[in-house]
Amino acid sequence: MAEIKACIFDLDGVIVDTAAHHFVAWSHLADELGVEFSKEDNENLKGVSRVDSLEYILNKGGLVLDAMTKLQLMDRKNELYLELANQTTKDDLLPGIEAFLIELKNLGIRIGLGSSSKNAPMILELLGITSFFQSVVDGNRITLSKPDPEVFLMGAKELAVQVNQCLVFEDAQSGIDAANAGGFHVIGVGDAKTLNGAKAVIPGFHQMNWHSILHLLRGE
Ligand code: B16
Ligand code: MG
Repeated sequence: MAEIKACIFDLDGVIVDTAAHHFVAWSHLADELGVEFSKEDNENLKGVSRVDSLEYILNKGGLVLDAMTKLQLMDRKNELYLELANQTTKDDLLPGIEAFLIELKNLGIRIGLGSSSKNAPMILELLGITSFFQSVVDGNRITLSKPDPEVFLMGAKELAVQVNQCLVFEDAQSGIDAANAGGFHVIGVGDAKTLNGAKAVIPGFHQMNWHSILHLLRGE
């Protein structure tokens, strides 16, 4: 295995848990549209871009809307989301993630963000961790949503590493598929029963360090 020189982190579900905010906002909108929206639907939307998430809901309800109405609905969803996400603070960092970022920085391992969210830079600021990242690729910069590998390929390029020298951390199946499609090493974050195709799945970064991650990656 090539030496790992960089790590790329997904944001929602890996660094901070904003899935609950996305759920509240999409539920509200789906309700207005008369479409049923369950927790399971929300799971399916993890890592999925805003526009593709709206299409999923419209599809579910058998609704066809014009482009202008869709834009208005996405703006509204984002307003609802931001009302909650704007309250994010350092306390919302998931357990162990900051210590892990500090360890990587001290080891000289490059750090990137690979998120589908257009709000990612603002959330990093609110969490107070922007300075850890040498590359931030977010939903504003990509044209193809996960499971396309574009978001991670752009990150690897900016971090000046080959894909096989780069480890991706992802909580969404679409993100794991994206990392695999790009030829990256990938570790899932969440439930091993529901995430497929990762080298290993960890519940989070609590009690994890670089040494234990490398062991998992090598299948030891
Ligand atoms: P926004 P990630 C993703 O972020 C979320 O998981 C997904 O639920 C959301 O729809 C998407 O960002 C777009 O977010 O509306 O803020 O642009 O997991 O890729 O960091
Ligand atoms: Mg995610």
